[in-house]
Amino acid sequence: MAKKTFGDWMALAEKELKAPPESLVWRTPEGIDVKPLYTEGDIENAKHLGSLPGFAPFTRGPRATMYAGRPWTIRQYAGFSTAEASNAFYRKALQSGQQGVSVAFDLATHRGYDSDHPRVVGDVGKAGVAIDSVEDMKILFDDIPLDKVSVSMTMNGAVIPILANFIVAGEEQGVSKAELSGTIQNDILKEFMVRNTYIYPPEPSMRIVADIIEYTAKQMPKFNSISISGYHMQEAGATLVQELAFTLADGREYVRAAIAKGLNVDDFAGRLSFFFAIGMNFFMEAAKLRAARLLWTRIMEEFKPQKASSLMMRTHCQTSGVSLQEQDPYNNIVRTAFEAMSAVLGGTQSLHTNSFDEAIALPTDFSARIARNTQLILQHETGVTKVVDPLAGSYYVEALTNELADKAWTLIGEVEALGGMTKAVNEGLPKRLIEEAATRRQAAVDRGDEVIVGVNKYRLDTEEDIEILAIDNAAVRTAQVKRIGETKRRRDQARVTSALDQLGLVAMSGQGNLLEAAVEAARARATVGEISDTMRHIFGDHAAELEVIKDVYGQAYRGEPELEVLKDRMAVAARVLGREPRIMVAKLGQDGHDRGAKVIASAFGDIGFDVLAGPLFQTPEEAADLAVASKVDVIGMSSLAAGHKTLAPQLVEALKARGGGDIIVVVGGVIPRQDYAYLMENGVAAVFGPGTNVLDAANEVLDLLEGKRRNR
Ligand code: MLC
Ligand code: 5AD
Repeated sequence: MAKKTFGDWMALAEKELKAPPESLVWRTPEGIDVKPLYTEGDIENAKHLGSLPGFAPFTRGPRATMYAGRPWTIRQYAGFSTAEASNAFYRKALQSGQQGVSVAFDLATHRGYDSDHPRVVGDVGKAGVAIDSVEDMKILFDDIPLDKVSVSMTMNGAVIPILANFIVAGEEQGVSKAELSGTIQNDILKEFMVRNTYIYPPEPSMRIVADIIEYTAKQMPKFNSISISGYHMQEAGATLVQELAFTLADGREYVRAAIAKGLNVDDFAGRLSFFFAIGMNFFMEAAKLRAARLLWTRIMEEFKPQKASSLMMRTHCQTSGVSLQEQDPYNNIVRTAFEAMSAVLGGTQSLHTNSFDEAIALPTDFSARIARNTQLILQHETGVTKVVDPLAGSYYVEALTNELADKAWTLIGEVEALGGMTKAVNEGLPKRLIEEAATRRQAAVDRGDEVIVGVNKYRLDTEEDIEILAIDNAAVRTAQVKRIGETKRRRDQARVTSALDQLGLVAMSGQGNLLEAAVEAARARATVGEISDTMRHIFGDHAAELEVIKDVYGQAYRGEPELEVLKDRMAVAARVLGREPRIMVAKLGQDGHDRGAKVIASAFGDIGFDVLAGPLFQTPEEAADLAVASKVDVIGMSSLAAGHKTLAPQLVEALKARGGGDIIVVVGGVIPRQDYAYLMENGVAAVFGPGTNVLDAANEVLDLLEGKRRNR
């Protein structure tokens, strides 16, 4: 029989479909047209084919034997409450199969505030562990041998005091800094773009990054100086091409900063590491990791390193948080398992799998166990570790690898044309593109174009509450304040003052290394807040520019009855009020997760609300001042870091105290159902949990406004 051609397949497919096969093409958010069939023809022009694992450009993996030689590290990110509680959690996890530690700090620590600071009352111990000084850090790693277990610390803002405290905790455990293995995130550029736990403006922040690369290159040979992160970009709504391009462009910027500091590229490049999110687009995510390694080699070749390891990308991955849902939450176990498999097929070095209660609260012992076991099952039961890069040669995956690399390279070129990533970030380009992508995605989900099982399709009639981890932040704060007091009483104050003065001098003069100076201050028991403040006085605080994108959400619904009906209601409300209903979208406390707030601000604007986007990091009182002065009708408080039970009632009280008692307060974000009644009893008019359709939310806000009018 004659060999069948692609043309034969087209004809057969058309007969089967009763439509042209082109109608099956799926255009992804990346603008990639995924076809129903891939053949040899699709990879004819792919230049990356034919390489071997362990050799540049590392498309097939950074190690020759990959998981056959040593499986990826099971590294679950965790931290909550006090150092004692988190330490107990880590020790148990390590006994149960976890292989590396990964510390989640609370937002007060991230932003360089001690637990006794008035701005952080709602944040202490909530989204991570509270660390104020070496005393806490020593407890955190009690009985965890730092010469054996590698430790990742997700810290970017207060990176100098935290890394200094870690070094001193090691010293006092009898482990020299040269023996410490692990990773510090230290990736400030993406903080300005999406994660928002920055402290200082971009320029001094870039110096901090470079000082850490310098210090670790010289004194901590086993420590990864940075984890250049695209994870948070995808979480904020970026497409995979944006995630790839901006992360690699960030990496290039850090290399330039280190070289500008006088370092030789081979002295630090081998200890740069990366971090990506792995979402639900199974093959494309695996292809993304392959493309990332390919492009990183291409970027690093520009710096003419001598060592092969300087061209090599090693990465951590975390399954996607935003892909997980509040509704029917056990579905999340399945989602996470697929994402984990994709990360592994893409060749990650280290992996975190999310817990199924992601969209509700921090993991419990139970949900954390299932998340960890997902990886243990992959490693021990599926056979995936036995073969290196099993997807190689797949027409589809190789074509995707090629296309993602091409598209990302084009976007990297655009960043270069702006003068590199620091300039692009200052100019706001990446943030804007990511926010547009996020809003487009929200519209696709709200319209049902993108199906999420249990949310916009196959939704359950009734949801059962699940057990959640609740943290008493008042108790954590009391314990922390007590320990800060004891530490300050016991320390040699003259030594602290002199160490902080020296740090200030290094900061001011631009000479010397900030981390070196901070290590001395940490030894003397200066606190995280004191070390941060010393630099704050000299570097200043960064204040973000607020920008709300327009006409992306509205565009997706243009001319559709759902939006038109809502706009008619809006017009009536505006006639009655004599102006458009005014809503302030507020972020309180140190919670910088603003994707939801930005999407709401943007979509509500398109619907016809007069939207005021409040600045990040407000106290309830500051938000109330702004709301009353701006005469808003509604405040939509967005909370993703578990501070809602403290902050929402404080906001309601602050409004009353300022004569704004009739302003309607609604709360949206990651709010466990168990907390709804408490919030409503404390003056909140409505709660919008994850998975809320934006048009439904807008209708409900209008109901509330009309109800208020009727009650007058
Ligand atoms: C590995 N090794 C091998 C091998 N594979 N040796 C022989 N044969 C093989 N097949 C060696 C390596 O060379 C290395 O030694 C050692 O084994 C460990 O392997 P690794 O691959 O380097 O793994 P690991 O130590 O786990 O490091 C992975 C990493 C690192 C480089 C990606 O940076 C890391 O752990 N990152 C984690 C970041 C993280 O957890 N972030 C959480 C963010 S959460 P040697 O001697 O070469 O080192 C977050 C959320 C939020 O950000 O917003 O709050
Ligand atoms: N414990 C466990 N996981 C956490 N994450 C954030 N903070 C913690 C914590 N304290 C995870 C969640 C979140 C992502 C940014 O990191 O999955 O979505």
